[in-house]
Formats: sequence, C-alpha cells, structure tokens
Amino acid sequence: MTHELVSSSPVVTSMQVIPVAGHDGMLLNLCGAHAPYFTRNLVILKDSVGHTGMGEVPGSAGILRALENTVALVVDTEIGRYNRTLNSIRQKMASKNVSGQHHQISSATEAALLLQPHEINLRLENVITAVEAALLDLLGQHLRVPICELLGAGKQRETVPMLAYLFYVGDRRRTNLPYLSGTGTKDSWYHLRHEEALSPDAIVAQAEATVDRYGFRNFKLKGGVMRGAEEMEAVAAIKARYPNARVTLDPNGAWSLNDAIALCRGQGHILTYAEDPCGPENGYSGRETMAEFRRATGIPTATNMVTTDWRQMAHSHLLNAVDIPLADPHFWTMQGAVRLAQLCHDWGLTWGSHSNNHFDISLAMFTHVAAAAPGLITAIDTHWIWQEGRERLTQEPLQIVGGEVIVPQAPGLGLTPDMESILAAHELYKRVGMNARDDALAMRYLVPGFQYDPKRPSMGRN
Ligand code: GKR
Ligand code: MG
Repeated sequence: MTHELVSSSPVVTSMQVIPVAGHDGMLLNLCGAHAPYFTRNLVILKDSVGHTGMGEVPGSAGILRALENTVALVVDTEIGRYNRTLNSIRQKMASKNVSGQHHQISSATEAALLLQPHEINLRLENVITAVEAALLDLLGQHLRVPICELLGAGKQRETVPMLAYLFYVGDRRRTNLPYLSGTGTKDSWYHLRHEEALSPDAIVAQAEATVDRYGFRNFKLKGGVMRGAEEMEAVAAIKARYPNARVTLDPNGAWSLNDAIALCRGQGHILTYAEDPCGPENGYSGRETMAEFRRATGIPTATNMVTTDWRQMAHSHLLNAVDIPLADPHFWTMQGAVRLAQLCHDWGLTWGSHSNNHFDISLAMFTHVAAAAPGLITAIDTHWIWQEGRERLTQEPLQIVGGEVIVPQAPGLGLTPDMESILAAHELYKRVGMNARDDALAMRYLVPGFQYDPKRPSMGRN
C-alpha cells in the first residue's frame, strides 16, 4: 500500500503594499542634507489562519512598483514554501524587470560614479526582502518560533549590539522646510537630535545624549561633510570621552586614497575601523583602493559601498580589501545577510550591517538577522534613534537598552502592527513623499548652489 504524503501550511490570502513616510532631521552627509521626510515601502500579508506578516524596505517608486507587480505571485501561495514564492519573484525579475521599466532600480556599479551613496543599495533584492520578511513573519507565527530560528543555523545570541549613529546636523532654522523641533522635551537626545551640530564638541554632546538614552558603547560618525581633518578631530573627541568605545567614521568614499592614508595612518588607537574611507578613483575600483588603504594604515575596513553583492564579495576577498562587510538584509535579503555572516565567521571576517532611515519593522528585521549571525559581529548600524519616541508603526517597538536589543522570544518578527499609525504614515507619504530622495535640495539652504560631488565633502570644500 502506498501513502501519498500531502503537506500543507497556511496560505497567503492578501498582500498590501503600502508606501509610508516619516519625519527626519537635517542630517548631513556627502550628498547634502536629509529632507524633512523619508519614505519606506511596507508589505503586509494576511494568511488563511488569520496571522499578519510584515516587511519594510527603502522607499522608492521603482521598488513600490516592483512590489505591486509581485502581488499575483504571492497571494494563494503556501507560507511553508516561501522559498518557492521568492524564487518565482526572482525568475520574473530575471525575465522581465518587475518594476515595469528597465533600469528603474539597478545593481550598484562603480562605473555609475554619480549614483549617490544612499542609492547604491537600491536594487531588486529590496523587493525580495520585503516579501521574504513578511513570509518569514507568517511562518514563524505558524511554527511559533522567532524568525531568527528560521535563518541560517538558528538563533546564535540573546542580544544584538547596535551602534550610536551620529551625524553632523544642519541648522534647520536657516531653511523654510518643515523640520520638526525638539522643544518642550526634557530628554536631551530628543531635543539635541533637532539641533545644529557642526563641531567636535557638538558631536560629543550627541554621543553623550545617546549614551544616556540608549546606553551605547559603539559609535559611528557619518562623514563626508567637513574637511577630513575636522572629522578625524570629532572622532578623536568621541574616543577621548569614551576611551573603551569602538569608534568609526564613514565619509562614504569621499576621500582620495592618498588623503585617506594621510588622515588615518597612525590613528588606529582612535579609529577602530574605517568605513568606506576611499572609493573608486583613477581607474582603480573601490575594492582596490580599500585594499591599499588597509595595507598602508593597518586599520580594518568596513563597507556598504564596494562589497554589496556576492560577485563584489568575491573580488573583495581576493584583494583582502574589506574586514567588515556591512551586509544590510534590506539589500542582501535576510537569508543572504545571514549566509554572509556565516561566511565571515568561517573566513575570519566580521559581519556588520548598514542602515538607512527606517521604522520599527526594519529594526526587528535587523535584530533577527544579527541574532542568527554566528561568532563575533560588529555592532550594527541603525538610524532608529533618529525616529524613536516619535514615530512607530507597531504597537511595541523593540527597545535599545545598554546599547543592545534583546532578541524577541515571540513568534515571527515579534511585532504587532499598529494599523492606525501605518495609515497615518501612508497619508503623510501621500502628502510629501512622492518624489525620490534628493539630499542636494535641503543642502542648498546652507550651501547655495550645492551640487553633489562624490569626491568632495558637502560642506568642508575650501
Ligand atoms: O542616512 O545619510 C544617511 C547615510 O549616509 C545613508 O544614506 C548611508 O546609506 O548609512 C549609510 C552608510 O553607511 O553609508
Ligand atoms: Mg556606510
């Protein structure tokens, strides 16, 4: 007698794609200044047993359109066969760009020097990740396990270290843009995150406020804004204030190789590692210049710009260019980021993650991926501190305490959506968020006529 085994798991009954917006401060970077709003795309799935699954990825019209075009591939599929669903999306994307428009979101190429750093990681993997996160959220709820148990070799740690992501901040009062203010709050971080910060002292004050509020022990300063020497002074000031901290600086590849070496050589006692200190120049790839930087300074390197996919990872490894690949699940996928973390562990590298402005769904996605990353990891980036306490899309966002997030025990992502807040963020998107991010616009209030130049800091140009 033969037995036919029929397996089944809940089926996806609906997929919503919801673009949302949140408020932002006048954070400075190589591209200029953040606008008063940032956007993200959400995927919300329902299944046949009444569970809701969520995913969050960067905002962009291309990603939004691509996600909308995947709905028919996701609805009516079984959550237990989520890889089959993701593969069908990959296949469709390979045969036809699901954004409906060629090159709407393309893979990073270093030839595209004018691509802004925040655009480098916009790609079709974002589409996969949004659906992947929501499907894993459903599967975790079905199996009653947190997502980290379903990734790689399962949960590897109870808490995930995060870093304080500090920024130079422009004076919003010099614009007529609708930036929020932090007046009326007693918490120093909630106040300071809206205030101008252009000096080492102001950056140390930010660091102190984030330590008071979140207990961080690791810091990253976004560079590419002031002259390199001034940014190194700010890093030295953070290190002087917190001698046991790991401190890094990320000028997004703005410095020439020679300048990067001159600025960082002999500074290993303050700069624990250097994130994208240099990039492509004079016919050499960013991986080649980073390898030279590393040899010349002995300072470990991290990147979210030149090792952004498996092919770049192979070149990077052959060149010994990067110690810390910042494999953000939003563009490596959750499974891909964990696979890279496992490889880092086996090959003696250190895994970390990059971030862009995000909401609390992404905070949980980062947390589960980092929870499944084996061995020593670098404290991961998060922009959440610039949002926290003001805007959320879930009922109880994960908390950063002692510089760490406790990995949730609840099934799936461990979150409950707050539909009222999601709809409010969607309304905000409809009012303000239809255009692509352009950091040059806000910067022109501070630097008239400002144009992005990948090899010149945005403010310290003289
Ligand atoms: O938020 O301004 C920013 C950052 O510069 C972001 O866009 C980068 O993608 O954080 C990122 C990085 O590490 O390069
Ligand atoms: Mg970076």
